Amino acid sequence: MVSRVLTLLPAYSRHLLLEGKQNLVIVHSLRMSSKLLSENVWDSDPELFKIIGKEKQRQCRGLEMIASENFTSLAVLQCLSSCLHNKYAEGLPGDRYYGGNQFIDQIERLAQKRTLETYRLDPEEWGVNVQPYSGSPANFAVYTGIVEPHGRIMGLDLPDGGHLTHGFFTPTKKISATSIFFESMPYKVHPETGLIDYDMLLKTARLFKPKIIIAGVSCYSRALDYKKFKEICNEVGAYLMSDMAHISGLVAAGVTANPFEYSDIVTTTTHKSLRGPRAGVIFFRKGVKSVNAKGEKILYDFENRINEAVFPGLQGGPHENTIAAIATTMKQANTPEFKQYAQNILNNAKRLSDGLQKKGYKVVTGGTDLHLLLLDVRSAGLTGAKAEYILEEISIACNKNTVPGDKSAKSPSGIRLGTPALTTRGLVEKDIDVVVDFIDSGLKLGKEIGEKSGPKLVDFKAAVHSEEFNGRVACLREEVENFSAKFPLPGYETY
Ligand code: DSN
Repeated sequence: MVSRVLTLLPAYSRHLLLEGKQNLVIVHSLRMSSKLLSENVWDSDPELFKIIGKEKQRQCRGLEMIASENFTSLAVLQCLSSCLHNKYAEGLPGDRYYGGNQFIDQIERLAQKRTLETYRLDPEEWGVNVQPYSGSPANFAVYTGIVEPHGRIMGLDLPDGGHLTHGFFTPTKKISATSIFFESMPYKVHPETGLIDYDMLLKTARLFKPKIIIAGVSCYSRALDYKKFKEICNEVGAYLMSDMAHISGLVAAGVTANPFEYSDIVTTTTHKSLRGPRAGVIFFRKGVKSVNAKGEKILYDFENRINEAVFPGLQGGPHENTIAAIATTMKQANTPEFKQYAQNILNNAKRLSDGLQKKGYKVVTGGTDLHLLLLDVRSAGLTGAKAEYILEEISIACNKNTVPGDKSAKSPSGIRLGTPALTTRGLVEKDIDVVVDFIDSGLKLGKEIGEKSGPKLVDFKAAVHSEEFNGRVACLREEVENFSAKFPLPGYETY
């Protein structure tokens, strides 16, 4: 035991201990430990820091077009790495299970207040919980609080642009916990138009009688018709839950359809178009729901059910550093600058869609109303996986995605391209024209490589790095990176 302890001690402490000066050892060890605690990660852990540095370079060097990603602000990063990280605060402001929360309560209340203000919500009519760790826990908390076990939920099918947590399952496997603990029935897009088939949704909902219908997407480029969703909900006695994770920045800025007008519950993440920390938020209606024939007021009963589902139902201590970051994000989102930013996201996405279509590519649904588009790459002679790979090799990050009619999420026929992160870096429409050219060149090169390599992805990847193509890939990558270098990331010069 003693020898094990000895090997863990710094050399000088070992020397003191061997001389029998135990008290001095304790003092020295404490100093060492406080040194460890106060050292920068770049001094204390160069191995890790080197890898973080490489990721930082990757983010700066390339073009980030993953529709759900963004570059958050320095203020958000500062909140995330602040002392707030150290505090346990189970419970809600003013009603905690731990002492020492006087300032934490102020922070969480500020986050709640600003969140409601940013979405122009009356606190008499809407409540908010800012504690969900992210979007998936937020959605699961709503189902846990509102829908009984094995109760029924309808969401857009994942291969049609929905999200895992909206209830995805396959013929052989229940994939999402939503489909394991609840009964989920997907609704679909029309296989030809790629647009949500609201008529079919109504027909299915009449038969299935869900407790909740989810209006939310992770890859759908058109504004949702929340009014129509609500009419369907009313007809079948369901609640409307809108998952606005992808578009919450656009909603905050008022540049797209507003789910709050028609929804009973709204969930979101805060790191996508909203550009905040990785976190989740749940909004729920409160106050008077209706008045019955006797003139009695019927109240919404969401508040306790949702709050209790978040904690203690599903989560432990809220991450108050993240909640502070939500507070500062909401302050930023409630400014004219942010409104302009959100409008620029839309302008850039439209320019991207138009530009790619002019070059002959097929954009699913024929365009976009939002921050993203879905490109069907079959006509470009590629699969989604190959297109994603060749673009990654030229420093353009995107993700492969199913297009309507695809049978497998593992070998999809499209790629999803988004503009929030590029817009944060200051790209405007004329810059997007350059991006269109890069994507076009990358996909054309990919096609050529694919014709040589044959159908298998593994052979395609090998061919990208072959002597025949390696040089051309590197050339294109250099062009992309030189272009990208013109757009600095605010706040990222430090560390
Ligand atoms: N993973 C996110 C996306 O890429 O859309 C959704 O949670």
